[in-house]
Amino acid sequence: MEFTINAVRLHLISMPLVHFFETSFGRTYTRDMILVEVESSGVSGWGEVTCGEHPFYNEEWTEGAWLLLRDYIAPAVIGRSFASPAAVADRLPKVRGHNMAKGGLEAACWDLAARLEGEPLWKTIGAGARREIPCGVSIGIQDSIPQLLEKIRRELEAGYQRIKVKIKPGWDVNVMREIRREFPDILLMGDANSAYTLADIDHLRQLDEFNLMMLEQPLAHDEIIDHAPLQAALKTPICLDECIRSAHHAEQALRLDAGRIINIKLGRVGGFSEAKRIHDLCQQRGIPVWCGGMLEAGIGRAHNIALASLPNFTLPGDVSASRRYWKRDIIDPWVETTPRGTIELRDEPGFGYPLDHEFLKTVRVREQDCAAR
Ligand code: OSB
Ligand code: MG
Repeated sequence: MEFTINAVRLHLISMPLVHFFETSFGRTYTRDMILVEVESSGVSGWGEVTCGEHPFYNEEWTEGAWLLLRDYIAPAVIGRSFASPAAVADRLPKVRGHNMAKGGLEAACWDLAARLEGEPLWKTIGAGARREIPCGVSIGIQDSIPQLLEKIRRELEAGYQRIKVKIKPGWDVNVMREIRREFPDILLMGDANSAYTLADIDHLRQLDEFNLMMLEQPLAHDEIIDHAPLQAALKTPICLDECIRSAHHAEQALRLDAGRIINIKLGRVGGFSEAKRIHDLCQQRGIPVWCGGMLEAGIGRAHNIALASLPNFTLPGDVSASRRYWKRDIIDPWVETTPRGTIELRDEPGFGYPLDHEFLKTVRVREQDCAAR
């Protein structure tokens, strides 16, 4: 489906989380997010930039992404024609990194193409291998272990299929021990968000006792190589998140046996084209993948659902119901889960959930029509 981008509009929205979210790198109370709107002959496609408010998960942050999109990415695509959305990522200007900023626009182009074609986004990206995607939850660091156990109980009651808890030095082995005492059989994993080094091998080996599905990104955000000796020392599979930004990185990691599972995040890898390349590579190598989350609002959440319907997304991901994050989401209906802990695909054109434009107006703090070059 060939299309010409007539306009790119950026929307900055700000929404408080229902509950703060704490990882090894800090606490988030409010999400400031960029929505990218790309327009072609009166039809709009939408994407969401998934970076944080501060450059702590990776080097990207909301205000930086805004400038990058406004000054580099948008001017390079306005007025240009693309044979298909698959061509967009390759034809962006040679900006190093900033995958989440680029990925917001790339994803918007896929949504646009789906709408121009009148088909659901999952179909346009070649997915739809399952009608329901399996869901897990990611639970942040809490003020106390009883609070954490209570949260886990509530999520299990809602039907979620696996529990991921954030860990850091001092909130790891002790926490997993208490969780296993209460919930001996649940699918359980930990995410360190780069909080450890190879000097912690003996400490991390204690986690082997808890039959974890995986340990996510224990070492530095930009580290692949050191995960190989760590993996060799652990029974628990390592899952890589931060350090995999391309299919090339995924190939290097698998070649080194630096991990046995990969978390694919649409933004972190720069959009659907690269996400699919990583998915396909992992599928060929017999490596399961799952869809990560970045505390997305409705657009990013819906894009993740489409992505997670590719065939090798066999493990429950971090895509869950809107109400876990927001008092009100920017889409209507919101993303909801079934009692089976799944999210059902929808058949409307594009990402499948109508935007709540009335509500959007109330959370939008800035808007910008980008200039052509
Ligand atoms: O590492 O997966 C991560 C949230 C913000 C930054 C990084 C991560 C996360 C999550 C939350 O784990 C996933 C979600 O519920 O959206
Ligand atoms: Mg992670």
